[in-house]
Amino acid sequence: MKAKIKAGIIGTGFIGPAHIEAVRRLEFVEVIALAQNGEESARIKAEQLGVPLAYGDYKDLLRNPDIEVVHNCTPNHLHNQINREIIEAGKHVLSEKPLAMSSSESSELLALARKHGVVHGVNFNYRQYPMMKQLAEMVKQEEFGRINAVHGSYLQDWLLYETDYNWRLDDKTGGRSRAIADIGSHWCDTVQYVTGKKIKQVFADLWTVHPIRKKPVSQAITFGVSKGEQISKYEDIPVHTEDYASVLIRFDDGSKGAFTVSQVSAGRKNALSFELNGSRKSAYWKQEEPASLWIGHRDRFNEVLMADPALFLEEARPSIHHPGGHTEGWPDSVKNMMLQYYTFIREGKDPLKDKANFATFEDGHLSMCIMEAILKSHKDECWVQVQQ
Ligand code: SOE
Repeated sequence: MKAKIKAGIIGTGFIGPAHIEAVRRLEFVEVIALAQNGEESARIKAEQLGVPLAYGDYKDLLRNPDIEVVHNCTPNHLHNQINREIIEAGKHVLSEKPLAMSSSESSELLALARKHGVVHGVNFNYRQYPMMKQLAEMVKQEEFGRINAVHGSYLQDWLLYETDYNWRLDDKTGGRSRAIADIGSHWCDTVQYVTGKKIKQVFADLWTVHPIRKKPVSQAITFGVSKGEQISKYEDIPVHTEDYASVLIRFDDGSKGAFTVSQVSAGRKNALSFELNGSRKSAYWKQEEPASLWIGHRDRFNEVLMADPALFLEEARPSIHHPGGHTEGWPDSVKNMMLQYYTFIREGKDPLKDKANFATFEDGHLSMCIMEAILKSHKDECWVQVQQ
């Protein structure tokens, strides 16, 4: 039997353990190590997650010759440097978004990954839902006709109160953009994947609902809830990144769209949704009910398509792993991301020549360019071209 591909994970906050779980669901990959700041906390985390090796310094993980693939699950400000070191260590890299803190950094990363010939991926997992594969194929087969418009939103509520605090709120660790970079990036990646179009121009309006937040004098993790625990001490922290934004978009074929992102919408947990309006039909999908796709008609009853491997198009079938009605969700989309990425490695594909079935550093770099165009548009109050 061929040896399993060995992986190491750097960073064990909200997303690191999700990567570990997803990778473990592949029979041909083994997570052999994790790294996070400090020997003792790395050891405790490794024990909790059942990972054999723990490193208090990620540089030691990179020196382990058995590790072929490294996942970068650290906070945003560390992505660029660590991605660079992973590539220079000759290992395949799977990074969380944003790839870096600026598009000039992400373009250098892309060039570096190409130079070293490593397989590079970015965890844009929403395009990996089976229904997104099905929809992309239906669009390609022109079921909806010409896609005239795409609109939707990505809404969350975990930063609604001024007392909600997390490292993402500090632009030094989170980056110059928050809601756009964190969740708008997913929306843009998903709709570009599904439509096969690229966003070329943007007109944006951003808003920091809480310019001053009250930071509890204890650490908070992403989506963390203070379960009844009384916090009595806060410090006032100025916030410079957006809680909310609306963006008009123009695609490369001249068609139009718009989206809203928010981290302050009570009741909305991870509400990514969008609608396509084609010249024949429309489609509407929401991430929180991922197994259904609404299809809108003008001259007959509307329909709801239910995910079902027996009925899906051939191209979507490899992404759906259970019979119809056995609804697959967010963790399965992460598993699909890992499946596509590691299959590419296992099959010995060439990242310079072979088409990847997952988001690569090219997509990660494009996402940075869109984010920067959005920030510029908001600042200058005008349409801005996405510069790559
Ligand atoms: C936090 O806003 C977050 O976890 C993002 O970082 C993820 O990418 C998104 O999937 C859900 O929300």
